[in-house]
Amino acid sequence: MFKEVIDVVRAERDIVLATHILPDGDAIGSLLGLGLILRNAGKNVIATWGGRMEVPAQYSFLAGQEMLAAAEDIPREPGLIIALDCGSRERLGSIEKNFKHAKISVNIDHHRNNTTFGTVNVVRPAYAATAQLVLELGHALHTVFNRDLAENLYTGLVTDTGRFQYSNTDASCFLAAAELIGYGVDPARIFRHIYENSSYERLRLAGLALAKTVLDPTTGFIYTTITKEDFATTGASVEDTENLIDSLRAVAGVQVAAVLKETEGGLRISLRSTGAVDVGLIAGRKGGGGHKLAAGYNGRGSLEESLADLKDEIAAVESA
Ligand SMILES: [Mn+2]
Repeated sequence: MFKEVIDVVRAERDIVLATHILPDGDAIGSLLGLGLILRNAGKNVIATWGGRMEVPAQYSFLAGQEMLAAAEDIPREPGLIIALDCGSRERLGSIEKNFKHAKISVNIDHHRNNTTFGTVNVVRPAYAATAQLVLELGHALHTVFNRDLAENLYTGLVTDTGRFQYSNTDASCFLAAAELIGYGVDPARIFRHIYENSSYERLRLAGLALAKTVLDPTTGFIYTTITKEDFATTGASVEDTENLIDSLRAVAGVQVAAVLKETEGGLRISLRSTGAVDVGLIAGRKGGGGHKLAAGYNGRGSLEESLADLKDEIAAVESA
C-alpha cells in the first residue's frame, strides 16, 4: 500500500507535512505522529496547516510540536509535501499553493470523497482514522515506536472513532489501540487531556447552544446555531465547538445533527449522521467534505437561508 510513498520519502531529506484547516484530533495526531516517524528516520520535518497556527488546548500535551511552523514559513516549492487527513486540496487552506507547486505531493487520507489530489495517493475509506494509516506506514518504514509517537496516533484513533463507539469502529481499531497501548499509551491520561480539559468558556457556549436546540421529531433532524454574539458573550472560540454536535446526535430518534456557526471565516456548518443519511453526500454537493457520518461545509447567505437550504437537502436525501 505504501510502496510509492516509501520510495519518495527515501529520496528526500526535507519533508513538509500538512493537514486540513481547523485540525481535529486525527489531523493533529496523524501530522505529529508521521512527523516523529520521519524525524526518527533522519529527515528534516516541518509540519503545518493553513490558518491560525494554534494547537487546541486538548491536544497541547502531544509530543512533536517543535516541528510545527506557520503556513507562511513553508517553502514555496517544497521537494516533497505530504497531506494527511485532508479530503481535498481546498481543505489545505493557505497551504494549497505550496502543495500545488511541490515537486512531489503525497495524499494520505481516509475520507471517502477524497479527490486524489496528490501525485501519489493512498486513500483508504475503510480505515476509521488517518492515524491508523500512519501506524501502518510506520510499520512499513520499520519505525521503532515509543510512547510519544504512540500517543499521537492513539489520539487520532480515539477521536475519529468517537472513543471506539462510532460505526466505523471495527476489530482493526482495537488491534491498533492494543498495539499503541503496548508502546506505553495510557488511555486514562489521553481521556483526561482530550475529554476532560474543557474550558469555562466552552461550557458556557455549549449551554447557550444547547438551549437553542430544535428537534423535528418527524424527520429526526436536530440543529442549533452559534452566532457571532454567542462567541463574543462567552469568550469561546470556534475550536470550543468541536464536540458540541455529539450532544445533539445523542438524542433519541435523531437521524441528522447540524451545528451552524458564524465564524470569522464565514458560516461553517457541521453535520453528523446516526447512520441512515449520508451527510458526506450533502456536504459534498455544497463544496464541503467529510464522510458518511461526519461532514461539513461553508454556508452561503445568512444563517436563516443556510438553515432553510440544509432542511431542503435533508428532505431530498431522506425521500430518495
Ligand atoms: Mn480523520
